[in-house]
Amino acid sequence: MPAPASDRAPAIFELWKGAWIAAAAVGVLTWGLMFYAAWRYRRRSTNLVPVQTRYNLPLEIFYTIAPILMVIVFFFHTVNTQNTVLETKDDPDLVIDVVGQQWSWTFNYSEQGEGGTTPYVVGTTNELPKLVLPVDRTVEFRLHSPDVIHSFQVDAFLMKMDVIPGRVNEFQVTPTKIGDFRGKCFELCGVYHSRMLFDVEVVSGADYDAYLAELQQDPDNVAKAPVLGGSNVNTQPGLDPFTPEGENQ
Ligand SMILES: [Cu+2]
Repeated sequence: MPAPASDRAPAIFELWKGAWIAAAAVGVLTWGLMFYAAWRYRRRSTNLVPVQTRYNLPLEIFYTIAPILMVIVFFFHTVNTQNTVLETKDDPDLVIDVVGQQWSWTFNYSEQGEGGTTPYVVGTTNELPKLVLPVDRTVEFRLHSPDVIHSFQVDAFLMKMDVIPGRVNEFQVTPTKIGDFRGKCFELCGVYHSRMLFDVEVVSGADYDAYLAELQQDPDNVAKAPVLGGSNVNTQPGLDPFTPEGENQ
């Protein structure tokens, strides 16, 4: 498990740990009883017929009720965690429209440029895109896909969501640690799915503002509105990684 680096991560990490501890306890008990039974009731002589037990009501009630109880406990904790990590506030500090396209990502710093323009970054299979985020500011990700289902996660944020064509999924997260992280597509989405990687840099607020100002200088990285695929999809080439650069735009 990567070291948690977002405000949502601890809740998921706790759920993960709890589920593994519970599963390990059940596993140890089950294996223990199996091996114990195999040893305790092993055949001791060739002509001995063991007791033929046809049913055992208390045991049967137990192994019906116990799994149901376990499922209820897992369900309770899952719903609780889900509610915690999906909480949103009405005024996030910044909005990033993420596009997962076959087979890379577009990151739109929506309306964060001069005069409400949108600086954006597009990756290709040859060149991984970089997502820059300010530490301790709440970012809302809106997830778009022009083609098939992808899944967006920055590993260390421990927060993942499907990117589905025809609908916009959203979540909010506050990065809590400055540093370099990795992200990728977690949904098998086609031939070059494995190339849908991206780099993430969490920086101070001032560095973030400086990064956006710098991005703003390049007209190829500024749009009037977020670049979301669809009619803009040819600005987001899913480059064939085996064709030399520049030959397949
Ligand atoms: Cu994908």
